[in-house]
Amino acid sequence: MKRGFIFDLDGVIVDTAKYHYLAWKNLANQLGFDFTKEQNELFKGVSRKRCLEILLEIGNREATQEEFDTWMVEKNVDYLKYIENMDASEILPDVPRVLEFLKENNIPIALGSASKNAQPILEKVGLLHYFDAIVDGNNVTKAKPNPEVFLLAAKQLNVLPEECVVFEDAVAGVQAANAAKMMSIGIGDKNVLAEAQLIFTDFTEISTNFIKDLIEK
Ligand code: B16
Ligand code: MG
Repeated sequence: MKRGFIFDLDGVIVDTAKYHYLAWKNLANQLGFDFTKEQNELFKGVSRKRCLEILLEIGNREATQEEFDTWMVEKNVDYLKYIENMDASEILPDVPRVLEFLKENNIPIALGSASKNAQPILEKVGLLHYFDAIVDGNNVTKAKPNPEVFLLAAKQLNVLPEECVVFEDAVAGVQAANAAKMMSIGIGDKNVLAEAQLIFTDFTEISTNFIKDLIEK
């Protein structure tokens, strides 16, 4: 019987990866090198700080602490411009159906995201009211695959980790859910997310009966 449901944000609820990509690419170009969509895959579920470290490795660039901090801010300012006009049309297919079903059944729902921009994004797309707890990049010290983000979410929902289900699109996120001893459900590519207990391409493949069974059995 599952009593708590935890959703990752980027790649599960909305596709903000495309905006992160544009902002990182702009920074890379400004620093004199290119950044491809394939390389952007490495950034999914990864903290902003770690993303910049990887970006600098890709471009073979050194940075002083001051430059590093400035580029982190610049990237985020740029990213915020891209997400400024997000609305409900950017919610990934059938996410509202699943959230609504959980709400109707009084099942607590949490967000477990690495993003420091998670709350304003949920607000913009009109989903914030579904969430009983929000744990994001502002609340955690250890990034996925460390289970901290999901363990904190379970605690805030007042549910045991074993009673939680996690929806994740990133390998590091699936590993974090597994390390937290939660049921990991991968959203995306079966080959990439092979470590997840169950994998679906997207929420259109997740029936209401399937969620009902998770809650009742
Ligand atoms: P921010 P998630 C993650 O979100 C993204 O997948 C990752 O690409 C991004 O670097 C990270 O959030 C931090 O985001 O710069 O907004 O704090 O998938 O954990 O919801
Ligand atoms: Mg994600």
